[in-house]
Amino acid sequence: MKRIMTRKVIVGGIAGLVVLAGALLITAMGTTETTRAAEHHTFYLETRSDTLNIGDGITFEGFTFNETMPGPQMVVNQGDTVELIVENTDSVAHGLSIHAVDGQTSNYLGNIESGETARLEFTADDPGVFMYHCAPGGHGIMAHTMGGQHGMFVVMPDEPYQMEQELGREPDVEIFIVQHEVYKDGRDFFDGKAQYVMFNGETFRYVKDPIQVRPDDYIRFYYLNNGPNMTSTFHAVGGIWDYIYYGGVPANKMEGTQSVVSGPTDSYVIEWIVPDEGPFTLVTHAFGTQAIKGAVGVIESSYDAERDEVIRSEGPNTAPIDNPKRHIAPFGLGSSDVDRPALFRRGDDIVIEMVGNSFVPKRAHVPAGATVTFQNEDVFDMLEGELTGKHDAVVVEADGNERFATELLDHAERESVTFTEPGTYEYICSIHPYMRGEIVVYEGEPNLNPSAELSGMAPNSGSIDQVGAQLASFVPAAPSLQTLTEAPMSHGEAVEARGDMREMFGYDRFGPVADDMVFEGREFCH
Ligand SMILES: [Cu+2]
Repeated sequence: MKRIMTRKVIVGGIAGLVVLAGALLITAMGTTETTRAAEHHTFYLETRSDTLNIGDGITFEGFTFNETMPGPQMVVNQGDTVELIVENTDSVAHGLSIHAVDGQTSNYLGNIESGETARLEFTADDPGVFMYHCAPGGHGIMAHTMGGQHGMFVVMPDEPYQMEQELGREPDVEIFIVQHEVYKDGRDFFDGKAQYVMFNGETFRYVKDPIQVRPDDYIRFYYLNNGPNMTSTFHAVGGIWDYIYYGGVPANKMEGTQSVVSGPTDSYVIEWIVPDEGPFTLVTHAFGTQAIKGAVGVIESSYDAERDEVIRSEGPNTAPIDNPKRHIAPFGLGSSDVDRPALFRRGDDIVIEMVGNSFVPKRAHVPAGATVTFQNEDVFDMLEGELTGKHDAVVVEADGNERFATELLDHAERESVTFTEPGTYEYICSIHPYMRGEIVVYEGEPNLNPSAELSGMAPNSGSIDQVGAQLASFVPAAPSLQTLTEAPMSHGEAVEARGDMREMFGYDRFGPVADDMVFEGREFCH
C-alpha cells in the first residue's frame, strides 16, 4: 500500500556539533483523532560499547544505542516529522538504518566515524512497526546488529486499528515486544545457534515480572522480531489473536490465528481481548531453538490487577553486575564456561577461525613448537575498516617471548604462526580491535585439563580478570604480564603501518563507562 502524500526526506548529513540543549522528545501514543496536527519529534541515539545484564546473573558485552539492548523505543504518529540525531561516542564506526523511512537513510546515517554526529529528518508517512539497527556499512552492519544494536520504531496509523474502531476506545494495555537473539561468538552467529533468545533484553523477563491485565481488557501488541537470524511464531498459550496486522499496517488485516510468523525484521500489530482470568504464557512456539532459551513471558490476568498501560521494548538498562556467573562476549573473551579453552596436542591441526568478528576458538592451548593457522571465514572482505570482514591477528599482551602479527587476510585466506616460547598470548584484530583471542603455549604435557579446571569455577567468580588470573596461574614459570609496548617486537612492522591500534583502542574498551560519558540527551528516549 502506498499512501498518496507528499513525501519529504529532508537532508541531514554530518553535523559535527549539535546543540543538545532545548531538544524535545515527545513520545506520542496512539490516538483516535484523525484531524490531529502533525508533531515534530527529536530523538537522540548514542552509539556505544557496553556491558549489559541479560538476566539470571549473566552479562553481555557488545554494542548499544543509549546503553540498552534493544535500544530506545520510538513512537510517533503518521504524518509527524522526525529528527534523528546519532552521536558516535565509541572508538569504532557505527551508523543507523531505520526501516520506517522509504528512502536511503544510509546516505545520512551510515558509517558515522568515531566522535562524529549525523542527522536525518523525515516525515513518518508509512504506518507500522519497524526495526532499526546499526549500519556502519558492509560486513559491519551484520556484526553490529548481532552485537546488540537494534530496536523498534513505531508509526501509529491515521486510521485506527479495527478493534479500536469497534470499541470506540484506545487499548487498556499496549505491549511493545522485541524478540531477539544473543550469540556467544561469530561462528554460532553464522550457524544460527543462539545462546539465548529473549523478549526485550532479558531472558524470561516477563516470567519473573508478569504483565498485569484484567479479563476483557483490550490488549494491543506491537511485536517485532529483530532476529538477527531466527523465524519466530508468537503465540499466547490459551489465546487466539483477534486481529492481526502484518507489519502493523491497518490494511494488512487478518483474523483469528493462533500465532504470527515473523522472520528477521518482520512485525505485527496484534489486537486481543483477554478472554479469562489466569496466566497466559507468551511464547515463540519454536520451543527448542527459541522459547526454552528465554523467549517466554507471562500475562497475568485477574479482576483486581494493577496494570501498566504501556510495556516498553527497551532493555532493562540496569548497571552491569560485578561478578556475573557467566559473561557473553561475542567478539571478545567471554567467561571460560562459554568460550571454553580448546586443548590441542602435538600433531593436531590447529586452526583458529576469524568469523563474525570473532576468533574461534577464542582460547587455545597449544604445545610449544605448534603451528597455529589463522583462517578468515568472514566472506564480506570488501571495503575497509569497520565495514570489512578482513582480519588479522596481532599479539598485544604476552607473558612469553613470542611476538606475532599476521598479514591482513581476505576471505578464505590463511596464515600460520609457529609458537616456540611457552606463555600466554592475547591478540586482537587490528582492524576490529574489540576482537580478542588468547593462546596458551605449554611445554611437555599440559599439566591439567584446562577445560575441566576453568569451566568448573565457582559460581559468581567468573569475571574476566579472574579468568585471566586462573589461566595465568597454570602457565609454567609465568613472569608478570608485560605489554607489547614494553617488549621488542619481532613482527611489529605490519602493526606500525596500520597505526598503533592498541594505544588507540586499549584493552578495556568494553568496561564500565564513566559517569561523564553518559550522553546528556539519552533520557529523551526513555
Ligand atoms: Cu554499530
